[in-house]
Amino acid sequence: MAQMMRHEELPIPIHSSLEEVYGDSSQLEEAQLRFHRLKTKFQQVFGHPPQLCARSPGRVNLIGEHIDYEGYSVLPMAIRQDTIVAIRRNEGHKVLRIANVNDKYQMCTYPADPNQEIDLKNHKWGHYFICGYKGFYEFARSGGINLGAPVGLDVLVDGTVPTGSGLSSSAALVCASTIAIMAAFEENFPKKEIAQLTCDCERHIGTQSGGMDQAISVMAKPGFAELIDFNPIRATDVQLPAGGTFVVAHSLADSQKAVTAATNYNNRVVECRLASIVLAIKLGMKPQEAISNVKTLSDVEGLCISYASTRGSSDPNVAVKEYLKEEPYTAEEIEKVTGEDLESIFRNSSSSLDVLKAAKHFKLYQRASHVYSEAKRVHAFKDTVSSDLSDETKLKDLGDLMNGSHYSCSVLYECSCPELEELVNICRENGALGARLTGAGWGGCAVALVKDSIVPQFILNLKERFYQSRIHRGVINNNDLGLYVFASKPSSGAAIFKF
Ligand code: NG1
Repeated sequence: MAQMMRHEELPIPIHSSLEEVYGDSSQLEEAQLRFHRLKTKFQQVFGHPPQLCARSPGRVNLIGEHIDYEGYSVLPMAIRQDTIVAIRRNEGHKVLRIANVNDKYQMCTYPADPNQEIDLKNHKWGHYFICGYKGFYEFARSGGINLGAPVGLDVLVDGTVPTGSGLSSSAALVCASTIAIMAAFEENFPKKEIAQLTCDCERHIGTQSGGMDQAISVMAKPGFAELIDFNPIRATDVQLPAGGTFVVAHSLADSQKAVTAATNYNNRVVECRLASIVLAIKLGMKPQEAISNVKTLSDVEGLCISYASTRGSSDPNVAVKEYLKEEPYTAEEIEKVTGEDLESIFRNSSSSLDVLKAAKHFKLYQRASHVYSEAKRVHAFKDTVSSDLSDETKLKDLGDLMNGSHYSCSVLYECSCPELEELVNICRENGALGARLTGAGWGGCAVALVKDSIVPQFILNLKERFYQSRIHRGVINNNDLGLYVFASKPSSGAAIFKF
């Protein structure tokens, strides 16, 4: 019998009806309205109908924060909010015209040049489309696919993933854009290649992101969370226990990841790299070899575990405790170990050089401790789900792991903020089995695991305890509350529509 292809080996599904993706519930009605509006506006703006549409969802990460770029597995699920990109090749106009159904986002135009540089100092929403455009051309070129001379593209975007919320609105836009461009050129690649390509694409925006958001957006399956492994990218279905629901709640603090990269997101990537180089050297590797070969904490995990085994343990954090100091390191202290200037170590990465310019010190112990312990919690989460425990006990244990993850993100990785702390505490005080920040943090959303039976009351309590005062202060509108706090079931991944 022919072996079943794993779903990451399959190309992006092409549908001719919305039901196949949006089911037959109220979600379908909303989708029908959105697609109708999209087609009408496309015609109005560009004077012709779209050739096709692509959609890609946002996601909520259940556990495994800030470890994807260190090579460790994560466990997200897709949410129903998504980004739809309608597209048409336009041979007459050699420009990329990118419009949005939301008037807040003005039309952006770019030359139809796949080699153009993205102006990172001047952040525009259309840049995310250009990431996809550049990445698609790079990928096609590397695969020997000849796309001919660049042509113009007319593009209209409709997104419902809240921005700056840690729900991956950026990845939903990059993935939907890349897939729409790919389909407009009548190509289709295996999902795992698109997941990798879209992750590479998003790095053009200047964050040194891991591949979690793109991988889940491209590979999600309805009804399942996914354990995502990297190198190579792989997705394994995770059927969550019955009786629990994940509630997503926005802290209303905006998480501007691209703008704060030098002090927040990319800073942590650099600190992890420095921690892994210092650990490698302390554990016996020659400095030059460590600088050239050790990129992530997972690269040095083997050495840490070997060391731990001499102390009767298999925990890499035993080596972290022994060889990294808790006080922050100055650049000079690290350079004493590496024998090379930090500027020289990072000379090929301008975004890392920006980090060095902005950083006063580097917290290597805390960042490494978080990464190794969080990587373990992801596997404990997966093992709990597939164990023989009762659903009730599973849910309790998953909640405990989520709480442990939040503590580590907050205290060791310092990617929380006062609003998220307040929200997570309110979730716990109101019956959540576990609650944590989700996504990059520094604002954005929390996710809480809640027993099905109390979900409506839980949401009401959040409204009263967290949102009401903000509604009074005019931070949000009462009618929009459903955008900021909602229960979510695992939704489907990226798709192409040709009607
Ligand atoms: P969000 O929440 O979308 O900003 C970011 C990264 C992920 C991952 C998480 C932290 C991007 C596109 N995504 O997610 O790869 O590192 O932070 O776990 O940068």
